[in-house]
Amino acid sequence: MKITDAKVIVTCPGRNFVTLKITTDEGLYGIGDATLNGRELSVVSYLEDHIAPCLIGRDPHQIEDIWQYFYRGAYWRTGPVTMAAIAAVDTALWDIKAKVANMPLYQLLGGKSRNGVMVYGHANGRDIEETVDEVSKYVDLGYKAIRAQSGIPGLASTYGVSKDKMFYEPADADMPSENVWSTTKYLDHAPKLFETLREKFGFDYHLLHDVHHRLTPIEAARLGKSLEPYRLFWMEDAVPAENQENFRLIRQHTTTPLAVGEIFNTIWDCRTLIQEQLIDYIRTTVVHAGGITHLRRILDFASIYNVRSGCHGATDLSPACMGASLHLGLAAPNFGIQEYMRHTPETDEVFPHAYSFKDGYLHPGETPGHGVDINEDLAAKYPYSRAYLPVNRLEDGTMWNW
Ligand code: EZ4
Ligand code: CO
Repeated sequence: MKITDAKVIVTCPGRNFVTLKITTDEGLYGIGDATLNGRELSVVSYLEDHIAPCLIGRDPHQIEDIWQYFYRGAYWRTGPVTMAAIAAVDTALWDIKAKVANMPLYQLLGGKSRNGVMVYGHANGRDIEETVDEVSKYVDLGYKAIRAQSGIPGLASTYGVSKDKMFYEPADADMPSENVWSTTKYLDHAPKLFETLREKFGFDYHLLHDVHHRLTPIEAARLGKSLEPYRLFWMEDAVPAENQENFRLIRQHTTTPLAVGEIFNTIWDCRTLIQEQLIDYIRTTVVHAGGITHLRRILDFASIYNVRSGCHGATDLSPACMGASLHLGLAAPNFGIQEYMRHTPETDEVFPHAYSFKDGYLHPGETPGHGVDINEDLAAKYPYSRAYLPVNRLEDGTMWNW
């Protein structure tokens, strides 16, 4: 079997997605997500200009060798652009291999370890009251786990609070929007949200919260401590993680479980965090951490240190990434939870998929491959439209982490 074509498809059914479609001389094809939110076209160029020419003529079954060829062989290793491009290749090749085997991908990954993949949805509101109403909606939909974010008094807008309730789309403008941030106001407000949610909903549901990289280690330690009575499933991205050692300080001070890693690209980005058991959940994904081959390596490494998976699953990760992630989640012994921010109906139509939601769980389905396809005719009707994530400044104008 030989690879005959590697085509990059860019589409914007409400938001931009980059997809790689690899075709073989036997007519079988596979697809992989290559979307890097706000920097999409750099991955398009990487794939078209630098990867596709080296793929044609190769045996698609040699997934590991092809992975190593593009990782080691690039000389310039790691980084989000490179790893998203490698991920797309890897995901498409696993899709092809599972189609050849005539099996759903999870069978090739060792078979199922559970009946379904527990997911969490995103409840958010302008204030605590509205967030409570949104949490009720997720409870009614059958979710077992819900992430809660609320607007902060005195701040015009903040991460995680959406106008459009079921779909949170932060890449919202042709030029980056500017947000204003105050750690003082946030730290005062966040515990009140979870106090109210526990009063209202009790402890039957898992509650999660995303800090989105805005605190310093000692502030994160303080927040973790103040949230302890509300027993969160996790506190996410409490601090930026370039310094993995920062988590030692947070860990010393709080029993609130910690999750990080949605922007990580490799196993090296999380080595200290995992080896020293400084976190509870690793959030690396198929698309941003080198595909199924590399994410599985990270999860296996994490499993020996009692760290479980909590893969990123925001709207900017395409259904092709979600499908692949669900197969890995069904099979991995140390699966923890999967983020599930729903896609719009337009996106779901462009990417027909076998996965389905029931009673708080997603199941990848039994279609051979990863079960996600792309309707190229429909995709062509939605041309790329530049969209940036916001930037963030402190109240005095200082650039901060968004
Ligand atoms: O801001 O995916 O946990 N989810 C998140 C997301 C990220 C976006 C960035 O592209 O943090 O909302
Ligand atoms: Co996050």
